[in-house]
Amino acid sequence: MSIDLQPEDAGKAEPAVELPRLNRSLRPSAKAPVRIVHLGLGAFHRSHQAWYTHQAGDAADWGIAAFTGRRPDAALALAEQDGLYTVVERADAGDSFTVVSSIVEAVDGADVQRLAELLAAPATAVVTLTITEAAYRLGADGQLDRKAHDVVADLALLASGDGQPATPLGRLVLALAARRAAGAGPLAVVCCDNLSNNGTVAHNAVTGMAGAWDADLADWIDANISFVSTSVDRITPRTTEADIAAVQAACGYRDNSPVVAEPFSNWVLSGEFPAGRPQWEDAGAVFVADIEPYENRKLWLLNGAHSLLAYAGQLRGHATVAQALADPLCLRAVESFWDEAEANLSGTEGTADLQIPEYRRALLARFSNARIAHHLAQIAMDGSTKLRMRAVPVLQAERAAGRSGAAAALMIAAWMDYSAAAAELQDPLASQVAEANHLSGTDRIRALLALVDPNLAGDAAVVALVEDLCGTFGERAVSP
Ligand code: CS2
Repeated sequence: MSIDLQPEDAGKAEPAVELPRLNRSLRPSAKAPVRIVHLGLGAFHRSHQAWYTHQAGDAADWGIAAFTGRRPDAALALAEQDGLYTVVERADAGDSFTVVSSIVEAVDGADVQRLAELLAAPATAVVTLTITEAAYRLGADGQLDRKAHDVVADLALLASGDGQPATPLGRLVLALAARRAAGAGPLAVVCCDNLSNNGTVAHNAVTGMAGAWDADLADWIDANISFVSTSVDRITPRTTEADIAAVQAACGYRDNSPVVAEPFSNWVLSGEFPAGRPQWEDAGAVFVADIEPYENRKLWLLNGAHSLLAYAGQLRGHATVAQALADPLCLRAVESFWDEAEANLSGTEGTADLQIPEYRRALLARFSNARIAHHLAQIAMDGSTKLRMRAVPVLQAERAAGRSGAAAALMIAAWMDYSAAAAELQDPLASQVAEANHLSGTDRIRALLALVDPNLAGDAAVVALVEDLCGTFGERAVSP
C-alpha cells in the first residue's frame, strides 16, 4: 500500500477518533517463510535491506527474521504490529508512505536460542548485518581485537558452554556452530555496515572470534560461509514523535515504528550467495565484480563529508547536516575534502564510470534536503572507528602522492576539538580519548591520533599538520 502527500497537506488531518493500530489485516499477502536472518534491527535496516526485500519480485519467498542489538524495544514494538511498518519517503516535494511487509519475525537479540534455531534451518540462506562499525572490534591491524573486554567476556562464555554471548559477533558465531552441527550447509553473510572491504572485515571478525573458541569451527566457516561485500546508502535519521504523528494523520492508522528516509537509495553487492538470494535487483540493487571503487566513493564522499560536517558543524553551533552545509566555512571544508578524495578514486575505466561530478552534485542536494532533520550528534558517534574509514585512507593517499592531505587532516583535527568540547563522547575508545585529552600540546595530538591510526601518530609531519589545523572551527581545545 502506498500513499503520496504534498508537504502542505502533512499533519493537517487531526484524527477525531482513536485510530486502529497498523496490524496484520494490512499485510498484503501471506507471511513469507524466514530465509533471511538480520542482526541489528534498527531504522536503517528497515529503510534499506528490508525495503529492497519487500520490493523484490520474489518477495513472497523471502521473509526476514530481524534481531535487535542491545535492547529488545524495537523488536517488541514491531512484533505488536506483526512486523509491519511504514517507510516514509521524504522528498522536497512531499512524503510518500509504504507499508513494508518483509519482516516476518522481530526478535529480541538476547534470544540467542532462536537465532541458533534459525541458522540451523536449511531454508535460511542469507544473514545480513547492520551491527555498527565499532561492533566488528577491529584492531588497528584489521584483525579482531581479542583483548576488547566484551570479546574476552564472550569468548569465556562460549568456552564455558553455558552462557549467552552478548556481542553480535559472539551470537553469530554460536549460531553458525549450530548450523554446522545441523549440517544445514553453506550460506551468505552480507555485511551492510559502512566499512571499507566490509565482507573481509566481517570474515576476519567472525573467524577471529570462532577461531579463538574452536579452530575447527573457524575452518568450517572458511569453507562454507560466503562473506559478501556491499556498499549501502540511504540517509535515515532517527524517527521522531512528529514522524509518528505524520503517519497517523496521513495513513489513518497508528504505527509505533515508522521510518523516515530520503527517496534516494543505493545498494551495490559483490560476492557469492551459495544458498540463493532475493531478486534485490528488481528494487535497483547492483551486483558487481569489483566493489572497491563504489565503496570508496560512498565512504569518502558521503560518509567522509558527514563526519566532517558532524564535528565542524557542531563546533560552529549547528545541529543538522542541512544547517552545517549552509555555513560557507563548513561547505568549503567539504569541497576541499572531496577534491582530495576524488584525486584518489578510480573505477574500472578511470573515474569516468564513477561519475564523480554528478555524485558530488547529488550529494549537495541530498544533504540540503531540509525536510530531513539529520542530526550531527547522531553522525558524530564512534568517531575513532569512523575516521579510519573516512579520513585516514584519503590522508595516506594524498601524502603518498606528495601532497599535504590538509583537508582530510582537517576532519581529524575537527574531531579532536569536538572530542575535547563534547559533554559526553559516544565512542568505543571514549575513556582513552578522555585520557589523551588530559595531555597538552603536541603530546595530546599524538595520543589522539594514535587512537585513530598509530602509523600516522608516528609521522611527525602529520602530527604537526593536524595540530596546526586544530581550532579552525572554533576555540582551540586547551587541556584542563
Ligand atoms: C552516517 C551514515 O551516521 C553516520 O555515520 O554517515 O549513517 C549515513 O547517513 C549513511 O551511510 C547513508 O547511507
